[in-house]
Amino acid sequence: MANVIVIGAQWGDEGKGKITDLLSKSADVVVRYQGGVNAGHTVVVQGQTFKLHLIPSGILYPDTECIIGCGTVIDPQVLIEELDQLEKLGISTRNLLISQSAHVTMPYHRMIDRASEERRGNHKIGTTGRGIGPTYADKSERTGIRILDLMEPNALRKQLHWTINYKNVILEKLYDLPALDPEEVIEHYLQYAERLRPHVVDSSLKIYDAIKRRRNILFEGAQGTLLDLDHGTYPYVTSSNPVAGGACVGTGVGPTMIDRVIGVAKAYTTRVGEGPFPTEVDGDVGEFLCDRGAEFGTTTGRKRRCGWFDAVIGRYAVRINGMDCLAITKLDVLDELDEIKVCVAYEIDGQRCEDFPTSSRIFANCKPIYKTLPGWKQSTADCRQLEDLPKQALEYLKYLAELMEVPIAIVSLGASRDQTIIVE
Ligand code: 2SA
Ligand code: MG
Repeated sequence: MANVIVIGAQWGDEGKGKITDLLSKSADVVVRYQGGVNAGHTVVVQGQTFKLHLIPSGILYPDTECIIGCGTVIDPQVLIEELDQLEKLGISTRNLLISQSAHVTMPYHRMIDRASEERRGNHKIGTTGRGIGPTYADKSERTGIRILDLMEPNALRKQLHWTINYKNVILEKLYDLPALDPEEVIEHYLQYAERLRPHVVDSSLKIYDAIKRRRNILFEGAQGTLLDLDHGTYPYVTSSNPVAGGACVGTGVGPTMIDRVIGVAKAYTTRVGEGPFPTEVDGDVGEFLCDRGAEFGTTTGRKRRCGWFDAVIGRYAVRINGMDCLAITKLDVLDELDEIKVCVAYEIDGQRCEDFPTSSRIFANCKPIYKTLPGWKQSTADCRQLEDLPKQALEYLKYLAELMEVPIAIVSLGASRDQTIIVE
């Protein structure tokens, strides 16, 4: 397996969780490199379902080391809740390591995220309200608190007194919100610090050691390519870099150490939050995809917008990530449809365009040019190899691979591990 990056090729929620779970079996180390508690995947352990936002699901394997890298932002309260949940079920969290350089989400980040969304009115981003943008903004502004700051109580006290007094001016004057009591926040964060201390490491060094020992490393992206701060549908993006390049920056690993990039895409498209979405479909088909695909956010429970597969953004994701191969998920959701559309290009001001436009104003006015393919009208849930698939389903997959110019390596046909086709 070597060193592999798994990324989302659309707007997140592509089913990366299931694909990383499959690959985690052969991984010695699983690393998160960006995002925070805005991400979410559901895992089933001992018949119990629960949600993980920060801890890679690799933690369920007893010998897999899980690392939360320096490019992530950590809400310690949520992380501790996840640790408690796992430990209650008797799952060891000894193998969870946290980068000392990761930034910490503070109460004022959550408050500012929600208040600024409200202020934006019609211009809102549709964030998860988890304080992600403000935490990354402070990182860039160089007023952030890092995990290593939490590890030094005396220095932390001073730093937080200064920072909270500074943030209180913004909370009160700009947003009409109540000021925070520095002492109260400091007490909470000092407690969090002690709970997290045994897990805190220099994670770049740990990963480098693992690479030298020829361990298999899986870099797990959260969200997706079109939500990337630099390469996504700005400003309707998250504040980190979900693309494959983000894995190097967000972990402190050089690009020559990466062997493979696997993209994950749904057999159709979804998006949560605001922003243009050319292949979005309303009405019966949209509702059908949402119901059949159970398209609701893991973190916020928001209903996801649904639409047809968009090969223009697919090709873009292949390029931006240097994708080697693709995993197509949720093909079974299309089982009952009479016909299936695929967006092959856009029409922009009467012109046909095959490439993703960088300007979000132009993107908002793109009209999809569709090719319509026949549906297969039978269940694919029990197919275990390509030959088991109905002819039309196979044609559909071949067509996607041809449009995106990338081979399909994995096809997923349901939530369970065995509902998967591994293409030889
Ligand atoms: P934020 O909170 O600042 O990162 O929001 C900015 C945009 O990024 C989108 N975003 C997401 N889109 C899909 N899935 C995400 N994770 C959760 C999930 C979402 C949920 O797994 O379902 O539960 O609602 C995720 N996280 C961020 C967000 O919608 C904004 O468009
Ligand atoms: Mg998700």
